[in-house]
Amino acid sequence: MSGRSVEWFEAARFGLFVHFGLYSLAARHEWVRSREAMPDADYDRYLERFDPDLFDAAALARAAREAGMRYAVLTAKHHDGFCLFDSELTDYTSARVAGRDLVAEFAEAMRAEGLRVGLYYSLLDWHHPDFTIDRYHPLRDSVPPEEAAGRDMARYRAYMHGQVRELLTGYGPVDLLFFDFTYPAKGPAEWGAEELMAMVRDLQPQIVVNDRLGIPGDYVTPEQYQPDRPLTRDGAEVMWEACHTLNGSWGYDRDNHDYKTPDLLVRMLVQSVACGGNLLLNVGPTGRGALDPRAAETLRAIGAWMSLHARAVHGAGPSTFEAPPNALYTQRGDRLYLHLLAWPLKHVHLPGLAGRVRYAQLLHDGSEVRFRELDGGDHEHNNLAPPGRPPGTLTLTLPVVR
Ligand code: FUL
Repeated sequence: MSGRSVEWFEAARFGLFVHFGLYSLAARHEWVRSREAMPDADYDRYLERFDPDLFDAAALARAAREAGMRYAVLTAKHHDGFCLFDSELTDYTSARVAGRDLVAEFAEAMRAEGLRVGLYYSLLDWHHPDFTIDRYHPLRDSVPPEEAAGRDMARYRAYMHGQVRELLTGYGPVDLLFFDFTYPAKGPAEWGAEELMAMVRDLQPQIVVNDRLGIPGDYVTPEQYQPDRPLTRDGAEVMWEACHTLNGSWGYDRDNHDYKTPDLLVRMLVQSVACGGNLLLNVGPTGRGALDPRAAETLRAIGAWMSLHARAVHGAGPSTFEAPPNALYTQRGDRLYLHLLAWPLKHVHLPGLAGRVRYAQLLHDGSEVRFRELDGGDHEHNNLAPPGRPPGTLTLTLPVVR
């Protein structure tokens, strides 16, 4: 393959997804235009009021870094077709309506905080006059058949490829591209996927690309699903990244209060690492572009855990040892991290580790944990009552690197 380097992506393990666009003003899910079959005139009311005065990319980058994230991915264009960048190919952009190239602001701010820059780009486009009308299209019931028949996907493809070119030539090195998405009515041929991928690789040889063009990419993207083992394709292990919402929606959803707790999210992050994947955690800024206070607080809480446990996450991966019930192992070199999902505990039995452990300590405070070997070859660690957020994590120093 080309001069691509994917190591940063595997080592990063944790990233921020940002869904922001006109739908953030509707504040009832990013699919609102499709769900409510809104004609242009209706959806334009958000365009007219789009004023992201509180979109502060520097604050977002800081929040991500402090949460222990190593990269961030912004919706340069979502399915509604509205672009957060300045495009020569359309006026339907934040640059034209609000004088803000949010992709430029985002890329610069992320780099300034040492985060890798990722862009999400929707293959679907409900604004473009040539995008054919399928069952998801907001105009599915309102466009007369003669007009629908005149739509020309070849013209749309040229537009879409042109926009991807703009994104990969106008914003410095883009580390990751998240295309979205392929489905039975629209597949790789509709997107000109092979040609598009070749252009992407040519423009930015180092870039990491997902698989949602419908052809193999560098990694796969299970959505709202938490794998509990390494993922394979055609029998071979693949890089993967699970993307998850904080509540039930990617775009800002004012009335959805069903938030995942920081404890659950930490557990999901640890499970991703334990199974060789990444977690891309989403926030949907408000219509004015600010982080919802609940999202900000969740990031802070995860950051508190990461400030003490990041070394069990960054650069770590699955272990060849099998974790006991209610626990997960992550491993980095000769360090085996035992994450206790239920605690405090008096005793932990670790099957299969007899003779393998040199030293054991709690990760958050470095305090020694005494252990003894049991008949039958198991290990027992005594008196475990780690304070702080679960999972309580132990570092076991092994003599043998796997
Ligand atoms: C999906 C999209 O349809 C959702 O709106 C969201 O962007 C998610 C990450 O991917 O396929």
